[in-house]
Amino acid sequence: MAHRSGFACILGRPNAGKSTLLNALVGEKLAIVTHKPQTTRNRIQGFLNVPRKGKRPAAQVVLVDTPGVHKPDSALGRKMMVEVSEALGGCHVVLLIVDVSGAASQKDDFVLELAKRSSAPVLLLLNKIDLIEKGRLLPLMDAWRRRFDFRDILPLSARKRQGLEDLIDAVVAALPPGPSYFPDSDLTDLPVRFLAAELIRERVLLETGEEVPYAATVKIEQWEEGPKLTRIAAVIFCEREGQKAILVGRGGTMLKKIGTQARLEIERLLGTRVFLELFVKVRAGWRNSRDFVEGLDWRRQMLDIARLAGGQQEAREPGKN
Ligand SMILES: Nc1nc2c(ncn2[C@@H]2O[C@H](COP(=O)(O)OP(=O)(O)OP(=O)(O)O)[C@@H](O)[C@H]2O)c(=O)[nH]1
Ligand SMILES: [Mg+2]
Repeated sequence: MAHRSGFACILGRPNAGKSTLLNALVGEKLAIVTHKPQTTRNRIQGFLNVPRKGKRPAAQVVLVDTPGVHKPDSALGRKMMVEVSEALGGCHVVLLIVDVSGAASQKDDFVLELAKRSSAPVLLLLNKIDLIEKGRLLPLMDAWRRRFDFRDILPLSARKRQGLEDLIDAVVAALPPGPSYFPDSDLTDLPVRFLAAELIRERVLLETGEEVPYAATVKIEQWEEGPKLTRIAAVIFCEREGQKAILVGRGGTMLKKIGTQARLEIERLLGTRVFLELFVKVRAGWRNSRDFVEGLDWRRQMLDIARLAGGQQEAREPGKN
């Protein structure tokens, strides 16, 4: 049986459980998860190497988690939707994920329309079945079946890891034959710097309320990796002095709490001790600055770092001055 490979785009409304599903399938926390909508802001790739089993060939599935589909009202929101369309454009199968615990909404229609426009087959995933009565499932599946010719409809619980084996079988069946895109030993192409920034942002999302989570972003400013200790300095940007006051907290207590918890998670990720320094800065209206938002993209940041390193090397090489 020929090996299969391809890209599977996880598409859905905010909070549907896309990132939970990515993490559950890959078996590692690659994407941050919170109960707040619009947690994910970039597309995140996780690699699932599937062994051959019975009639199922071996395969590499490149899962692509995407930001929740919403009507953007800022440069950040527009960038998030570009991430969605780029992921959709290059995929071999669409995993349209719907939260069945909530009421049906017109917003589901909007996401369904996006999925329909893709030329790839669409698998419909009915997620969070742990939250509904069993009797509701069949009528729900029937109602969805009438709306579109889905390749398959699969009930699951990403959080409880139910229904994942059937999902993997269906995804592999939808992929074309081909070799792996990435080395078998890798789980993601995300740089650890980005993962660390996200773990800090996750703590901000969980510890603060109202508009602060949405107005906050995290940038790594310094990263020095040693065998036993990694020194990291990061800035949490927000949009107003009032938000900064909340993020710092009385006597710095909030920032300390965010820092301590994020540090523990980053230490687990890196397997070294971490010295984490956090700063809070106000950048008024950053969500509406295209330049600033583009600068948050890790692909762009990695290019900048490579360029900088190249520049320094040139400067050090004798005879080139
Ligand atoms: N009960 C239950 N909760 C779930 C399930 N899957 C996800 N959740 C919860 O739903 C919330 C949102 O999960 P995420 O994985 O962050 O959702 P998302 O689709 O990535 O959201 P955005 O990144 O904001 O678009 C979290 O509180 C999850 O724990 C599930 O199968 N059952
Ligand atoms: Mg997410």
